[in-house]
Amino acid sequence: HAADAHRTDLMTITRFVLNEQSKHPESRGDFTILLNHIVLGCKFVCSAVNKAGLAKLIGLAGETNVQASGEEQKKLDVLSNEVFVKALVSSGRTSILVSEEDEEAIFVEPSKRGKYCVVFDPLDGSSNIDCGVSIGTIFGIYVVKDGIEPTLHDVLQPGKNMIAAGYCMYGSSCTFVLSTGTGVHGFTLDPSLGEFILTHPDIQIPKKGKIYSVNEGNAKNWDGPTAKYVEKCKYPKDGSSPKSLRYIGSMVADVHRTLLYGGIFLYPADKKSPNGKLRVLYEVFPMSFLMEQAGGQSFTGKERALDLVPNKIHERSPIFLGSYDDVEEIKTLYAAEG
Ligand code: AHM
Ligand code: MG
Repeated sequence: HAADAHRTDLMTITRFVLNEQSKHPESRGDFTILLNHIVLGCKFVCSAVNKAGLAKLIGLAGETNVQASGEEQKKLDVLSNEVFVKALVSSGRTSILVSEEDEEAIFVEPSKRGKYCVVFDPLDGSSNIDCGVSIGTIFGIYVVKDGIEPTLHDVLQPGKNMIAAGYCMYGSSCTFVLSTGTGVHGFTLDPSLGEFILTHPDIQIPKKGKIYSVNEGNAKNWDGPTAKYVEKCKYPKDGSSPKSLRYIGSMVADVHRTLLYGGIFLYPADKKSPNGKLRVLYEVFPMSFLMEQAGGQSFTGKERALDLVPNKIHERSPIFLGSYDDVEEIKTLYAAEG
């Protein structure tokens, strides 16, 4: 009977968030409206990502001369960005938007302003777009201070001040993972309904994992602690089995696997990129927020990632995140380094 209930009592993401918000008497539905616009953006990107593959196949086969419209010819990441920016502005619930695609922060015009700031990477994992490997959208949400003109200061906040974060993965299925500070919950798009349905309630990351995930091609430029850690993954000295290596090169996919299976994801600093590669506001913070909410940890090599205070909107930081025990090990190695 439980399975029956599952199939007939659909917990959509909107219903889920409305339920959560009803616990706060002061809530007036603004967050639900904002989230609905983010979800709309994700559905659009999901459908565009799926069609992109198809359009290429037909093009290659040369059977029909598909005359793609202007919209379709736009690069997927540019198109996705436009969709998110327009959806977020039209929600009437945002003041500042920071997108990986836009050099400058976007200040929403006063008539459309609301209390939220959204930082996002509309389509992350660009190197994986053309070969059909999983890519994703990442976002984090801050609240602006009441009654004051919004400034960049409202988004140059440590990650621990976010009120929500999440990502959507465009993979073998379309998966939306969200935390509003009360655990991490996963939803899967039912394409026939066009709705995200709760499929992974209260995700907890295993305390220790068997997988490490890093671009080992950068090994020659790593610092001591990172090199030592990866060596330990491959040649453990405590009699445990070596870890497996999995690296997709899409942060959303690598983090999603880490969240579900456990283990550690690393994008460390190296001699060529002393601050690593990943961006603090819309990559490091949202994923760190989710990791902590799922019982894991996130570390920059110096401090808890969510404590970092960014100085610039596109700032980068090294990042080590995942299972509690695995991150604890790398923290010990960096601490020993002094
Ligand atoms: P992008 O914004 O150009 O897509 O780069 C971000 C991506 C992340 O998704 C991923 O974790 C990382 O770059 C992989 O980088 P690398 O190819 O250096 O291993
Ligand atoms: Mg990116």
